[in-house]
Amino acid sequence: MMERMPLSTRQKLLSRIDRREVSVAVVGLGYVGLPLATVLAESGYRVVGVDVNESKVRMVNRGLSYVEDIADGKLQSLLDAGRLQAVTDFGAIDDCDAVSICVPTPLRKTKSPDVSYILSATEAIAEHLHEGLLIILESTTYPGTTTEVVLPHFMQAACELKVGEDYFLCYSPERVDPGRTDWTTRNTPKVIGGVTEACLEMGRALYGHAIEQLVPVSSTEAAEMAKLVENTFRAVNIGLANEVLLICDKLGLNAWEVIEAAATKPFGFMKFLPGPGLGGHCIPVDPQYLSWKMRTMGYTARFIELATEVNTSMPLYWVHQVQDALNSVGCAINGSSILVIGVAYKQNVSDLRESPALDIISLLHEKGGRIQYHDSHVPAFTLGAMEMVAVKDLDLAIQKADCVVIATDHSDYDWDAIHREARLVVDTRATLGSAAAADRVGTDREAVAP
Ligand code: SAJ
Repeated sequence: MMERMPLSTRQKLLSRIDRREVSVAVVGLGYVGLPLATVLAESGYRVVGVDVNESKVRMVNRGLSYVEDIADGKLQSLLDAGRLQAVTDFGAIDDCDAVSICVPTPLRKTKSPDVSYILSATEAIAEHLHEGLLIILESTTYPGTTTEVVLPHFMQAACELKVGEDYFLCYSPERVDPGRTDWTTRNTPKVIGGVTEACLEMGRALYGHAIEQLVPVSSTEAAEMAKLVENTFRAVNIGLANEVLLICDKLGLNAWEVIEAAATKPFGFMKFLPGPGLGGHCIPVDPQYLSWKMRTMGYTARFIELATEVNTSMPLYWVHQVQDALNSVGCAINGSSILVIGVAYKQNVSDLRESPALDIISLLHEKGGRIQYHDSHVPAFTLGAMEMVAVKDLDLAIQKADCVVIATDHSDYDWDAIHREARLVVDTRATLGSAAAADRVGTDREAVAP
């Protein structure tokens, strides 16, 4: 009688995943982690969210969502079904078969990567590393993080365990676009790479029951790089759109009109538009992770560096537009009342991270401008020593302002009325559309004409 070989760790975990008998920890319950926890729980796994923020943990356990993509009811139904809970204690990982790491990867003041959140999550998980555990890093980071930063901590913590045999390590970049309803965590194709073939097989098995389309690649470095290429592509092309604006300004052309015309080409073109600069927590940040990694290898990622130079120069360009507009009516920024409309980093969001509108406000303030703002998504914010509160009466503020600067084109404003009422408009978003704005290259010519 053939003696049955004991099942390997890999085989045992695979069959438990297929039977949905596994428990999954999601470390970091932010705009990436909470939707992922929800999707994993909905696909039949038992999910435990782990977050250092007690108030987030409390809210999740009360079925209260603080992430716009997740409705309270969805959380409550998963809580009621016993498929979801949240804790602050990493000890929960002792009873888990998988862990997804969804923590922030910001930039330091020196524009170098801040992987401290990945490090602290890795160290906490390493204390609970056990046979049969699958770990998947989701945070956007530079190529090599998984194998050069994360893996060594696991090897040190449990030298008796072998990656790819006793535990498994993958990288799968998040592609969450907050507020988006057409592309969600479940239906957005998801790239995934493993430290070994067996790691990749395990990651594909776990996510395969929750994510509609997986895109396996040959290594964790390839997966890390794919994510950076996605967002570097955007930053570089936004930089090109901004340079088109600078060129059109020299030529007396309207960049929006020119780009919209180019965009009628049905192939071989992808439209990006000029603006006040590059905001958000992804596009200004992710390419810096790649250029930093390249600098450590003695290579200059020239397109990234150039795009960064152009994009970060835009706030000052628009301040010069304000200066020219005021000068044309015999005024200076110094002493003029300037109303900035829209401070969020892009339309219809309330997020201020890296918003170029804040740079414009700081620069105008430094030049003596008396700054007010209005943003239907942002009631108040702090900028350095300035405590800013949105004006209450927008119409009155528009009439009283010497110049209105449109920095974010939220959909809930009547831009025609604003252009009609304002004495001067510097419009960083061509809110009247490219055609209407054709005779207003960024500034309202009628109001400026003598
Ligand atoms: N921007 C321009 N011109 C453009 C497009 C954007 O000036 O043509 C500015 C925006 O105003 C904003 C910044 O660039 O300040 C970034 O805008 P974004 O549209 O790239 O929006 P984000 O930062 O929310 O990017 C996210 C990313 N999603 C993920 O990383 C998962 C990005 O990959 C998405 O393509 C983007 O959302 C999206 O398409 O909404």
